[in-house]
Amino acid sequence: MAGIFTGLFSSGGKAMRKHPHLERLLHTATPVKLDHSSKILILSDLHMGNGGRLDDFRPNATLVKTILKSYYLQEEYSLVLNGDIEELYKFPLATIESEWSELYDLFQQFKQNGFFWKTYGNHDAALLNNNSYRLASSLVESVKFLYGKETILLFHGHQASVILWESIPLLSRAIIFFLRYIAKPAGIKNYSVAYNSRRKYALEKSIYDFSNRAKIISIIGHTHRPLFESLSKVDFLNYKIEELCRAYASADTELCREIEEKIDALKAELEECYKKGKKVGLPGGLYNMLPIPSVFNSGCTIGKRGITALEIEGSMIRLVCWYNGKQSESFTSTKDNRPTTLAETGLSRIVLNEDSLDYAFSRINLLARGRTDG
Ligand SMILES: [Mn+2]
Repeated sequence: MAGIFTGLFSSGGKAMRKHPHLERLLHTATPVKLDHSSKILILSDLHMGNGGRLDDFRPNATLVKTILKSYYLQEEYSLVLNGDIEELYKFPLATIESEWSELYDLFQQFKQNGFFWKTYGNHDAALLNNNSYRLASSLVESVKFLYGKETILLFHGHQASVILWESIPLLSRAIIFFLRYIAKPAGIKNYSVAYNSRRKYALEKSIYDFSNRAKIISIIGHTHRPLFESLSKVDFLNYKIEELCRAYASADTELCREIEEKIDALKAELEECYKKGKKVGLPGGLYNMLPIPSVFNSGCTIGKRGITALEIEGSMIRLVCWYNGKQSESFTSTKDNRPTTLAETGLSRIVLNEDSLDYAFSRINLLARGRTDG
């Protein structure tokens, strides 16, 4: 634990070695060049199982299949699945592959739009040396998007879990045993993904620190908590309010009224977040200081109210949510965006947040202390 935090206060040449696993990823990642016409969908944490009652993927399976087939494939998106796609802690691969066979075919079809890559997470790392695995040719540990001179690194995120990393092989065997033979019959759901806030925070903080030092954007999964520009929803609302307060001082009368209205709406939404007891964002904000937009998290596809995903389209990056039409109430107003419905499917897509990559990299380059500092 101490290692993560002492890393924040040191500087100079030693600094990069604070994250040896992540440094290694940055160098070994499969490079993919982006251009102004690139369109990419990033999904993570499907946790596909056997299609039965204990399969966490099952409730959203139709939604995922539908949006891939009827939206992203048609709209010529490429696809990256960012880890924990199969739930091998609970189910054998053969069962998963036969249950979700159609979906495996669908994943592969994205190659025709550009590329399809799959990174592995802690729940599907065992597939790495399995040559008969259906997605073997697309499986890598990490992918780096080359965006002009900038780098966007995609990896699952468990690599930053310093507390567990050293003992993973032994430990995961024990976890697999527990989940497959004990937890499963007892009906315990989501045991291994039930991260507590402190562990999520330590992991995000470690990746945030690494990304700022390397001056890159990291896109992760693993914690099941969507982050946009390093911020969770609560953090984002707080930040937005602060930004408006600052603008208020120099605004004219008309703009002042507009700002007041916006702040009222944001405050109401923030209150709503707390009321629902959302376990996102820790007291005092995630990073306390000036936020640097260096970490994004696609969220997950086993959410109760739909799925979250990241889209890159040319120079824009977006956090989107797909849900069944009935549940639109919980996602409104953050960006004044309206949901759009995918014809005849009853599914809606709403942009929860969006920004330009150029803006994000400007902030990173201006605000982050890089490896040349000190
Ligand atoms: Mn994971």
